[in-house]
Amino acid sequence: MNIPLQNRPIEVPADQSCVTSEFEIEAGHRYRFQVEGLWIDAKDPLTGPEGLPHPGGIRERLGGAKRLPEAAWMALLVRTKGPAGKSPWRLLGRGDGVWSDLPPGRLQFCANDVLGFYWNNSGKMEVRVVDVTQGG
Ligand SMILES: [Ca+2]
Repeated sequence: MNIPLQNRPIEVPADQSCVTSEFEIEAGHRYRFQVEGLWIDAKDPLTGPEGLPHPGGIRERLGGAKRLPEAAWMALLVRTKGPAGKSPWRLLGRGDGVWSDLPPGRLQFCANDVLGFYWNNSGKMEVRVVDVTQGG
């Protein structure tokens, strides 16, 4: 059994509305994600990649405006950008489980915030992606 190579972590700063990584998802492969980090939106509480369901204040009424309305504020989102275009944003969070259904393409990440309101975010996530197709 091959030991999967550890890739350098992908840095996802909270204040960037879309981070495109060098990592290419290949069709038919299986991946595990390892996510570490803390980030913060304005004066909300610090949060990990799972985000904050109810940060309070005005955001309680603006939830439908964020990138992925059904996911928590500041949750880590993922999609791929490939030959068929960009896939929809999906909740990655802490990256639990094995992922085998992302379309081929480069991984992209962002915090679940409203476009145009990334400027007041700070902190970052570090994402490691391991190809576990060979027996992981
Ligand atoms: Ca913000």
